[in-house]
Amino acid sequence: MARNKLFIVNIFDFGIAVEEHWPTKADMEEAIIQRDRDHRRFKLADVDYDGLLSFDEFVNFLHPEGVKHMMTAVVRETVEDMDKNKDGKISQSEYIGKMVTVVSLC
Ligand SMILES: [Ca+2]
Ligand SMILES: [Ca+2]
Repeated sequence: MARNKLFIVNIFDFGIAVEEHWPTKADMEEAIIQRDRDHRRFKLADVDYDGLLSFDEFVNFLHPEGVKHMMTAVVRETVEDMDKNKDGKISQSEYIGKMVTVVSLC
C-alpha cells in the first residue's frame, strides 16, 4: 500500500496541508488573500480600537455574517471571489458562472 506524503507548511501563521507536493503558487496566493482578509476582519471586529479582540469581538470575527458592522467584510470577500477579471464589478457571466459551478458540484 502506497503511503501519501503529507507536507505541512506554515505561511504567515496559516498551516496549509498539501498532499504529495509542496505548496503551489496558487496555494501561496490563497494564503496571502486569507491573511489580508483576516487583517481586514480583525480591524472591523475590534470595535473599541484597542488592538485586541474581547470574547464578543472574537465571536464577531469568527462569525461575521450576522453582525451588521461586519457585513461589509463578508460582502467584499464575496465580490473578490466572484470578480474573476478583478475589475471590481460582478458581471452577469461571473455571477451566473459561479452559480453554474456550484450546481455542477452537487
Ligand atoms: Ca478590542
Ligand atoms: Ca468582474
